[in-house]
Amino acid sequence: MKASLKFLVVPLAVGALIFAGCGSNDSSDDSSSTDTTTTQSQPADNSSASGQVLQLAADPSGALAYDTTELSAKPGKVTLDFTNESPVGHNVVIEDSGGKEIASTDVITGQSTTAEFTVKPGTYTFFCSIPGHEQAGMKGTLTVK
Ligand SMILES: [Cu+2]
Repeated sequence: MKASLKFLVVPLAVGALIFAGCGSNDSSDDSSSTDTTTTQSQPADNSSASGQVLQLAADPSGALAYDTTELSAKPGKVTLDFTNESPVGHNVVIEDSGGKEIASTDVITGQSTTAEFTVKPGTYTFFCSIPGHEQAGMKGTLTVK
């Protein structure tokens, strides 16, 4: 009889653990609703993370040229990452189709810089505003669609 009592006690103890588990499940339900809130904030993070980075570099040898004359982006926030490893100072100016400047970087040499701006569908131009550079070919088109 004593042995069978022990067998009875064990299921009771397990039952108590299950109840305790249910209790902690209730509190974890609270935290999972917090998780839901966190999940809801993640799309916002993702939308900012989906902010695009456009890479543009000046010719590293010092030629008056960028490494591309064609950039493309989706509508929204854009971060332009401009690198100029050459000893010749350059910058990047972005203008919309109406010729209005929407962004510009510092004039840099031997380093990188960024400019942030927001674009709508359309065609933009980018160029270096150092006198003579755009005319020499430091210009291109940014297509947004
Ligand atoms: Cu330049």
